[in-house]
Amino acid sequence: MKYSNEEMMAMYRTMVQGRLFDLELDRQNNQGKLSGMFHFSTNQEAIGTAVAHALKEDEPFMPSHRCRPLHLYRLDMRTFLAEQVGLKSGYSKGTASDFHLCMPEVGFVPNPSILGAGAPIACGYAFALKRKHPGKAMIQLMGDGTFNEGVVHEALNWAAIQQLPLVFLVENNGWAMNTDPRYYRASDNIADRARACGLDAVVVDGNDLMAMREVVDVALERARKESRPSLIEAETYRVKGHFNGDTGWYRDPEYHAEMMERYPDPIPRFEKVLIENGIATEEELKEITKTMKKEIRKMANEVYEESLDPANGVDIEEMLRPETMWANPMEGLQ
Ligand SMILES: Cc1ncc(C[n+]2csc(CCOP(=O)(O)OP(=O)(O)O)c2C)c(N)n1
Repeated sequence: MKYSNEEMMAMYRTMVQGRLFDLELDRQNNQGKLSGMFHFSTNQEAIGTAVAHALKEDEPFMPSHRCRPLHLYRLDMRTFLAEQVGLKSGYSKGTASDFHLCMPEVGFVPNPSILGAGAPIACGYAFALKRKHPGKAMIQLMGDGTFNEGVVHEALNWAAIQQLPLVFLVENNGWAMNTDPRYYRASDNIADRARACGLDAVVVDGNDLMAMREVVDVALERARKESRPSLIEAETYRVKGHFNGDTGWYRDPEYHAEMMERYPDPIPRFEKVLIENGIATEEELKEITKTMKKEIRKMANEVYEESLDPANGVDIEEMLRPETMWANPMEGLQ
């Protein structure tokens, strides 16, 4: 195995943590407890996990709204959950949820709510990295719908012209909210469109953690050593609705079943690798999951208790004051 047993187990924990966090949030939300707008990463956890472990601690990234393992790998889980459910104790005092996080001090480069608009910002960060911190790389995650925004293609072109140390990672999960890609893109191949802009591009099974980790490692090394941009198209499938309030009613059940089969759950797939290579036993993996589930439930119950007092909620007046600026987006570059 290319990675140490410790590294393999650490990746397993990161992936399982992402899944269990979303499951608990979904459970409590369905019970009318924790509320807010959540974008679940279910079935896409291998992507965020690969990025979390391939990046160096001091390398920045621009997250998408659907990379839970990466969120939790870099952040404190309780503070992140408080953010998700709109509590003052959250990272952005409850105003950002999982879409608008901005924490350059821990490497989170802000991703604006206008889809696609993040790509030129990522280019700007990568440009600054190249000048101020040669040898460091960064990565931007986005969905396939986002990739179709015109500005992303300007950014790809710019990244190639400037030879930026930047990796664009597209989580191609088959949907953009409730829109089937057949309605909005003429070409099915995202990687080819990046190649046309002069980038190295690769297509990978996004539900295979080992394959994912390898391509992310290669792309980051290319960015670090040669300052060359590239794009990874991670093929996967969004098994849940776009957000917690979306049942996915618009999907044909037969197509849904077919896609679930084509993109099998990345967690049991990785468990098989761990067991077959003698890295862990089935019992050990079950124990890890059981313990983590308990910890996450305890933490979520505490956050729910906190949410019962309206005084702990977002301070709308403070939020609307023009001088309110809780994070300096440039801090990460100093
Ligand atoms: C320019 C723009 N158009 C529409 C939206 C509303 N919107 C938010 S998320 C989303 C779907 C994004 O799809 P995709 O990029 O494929 O990511 P996924 O949610 O599938 O992970 C849309 C349409 C937006 N935020 N910005």
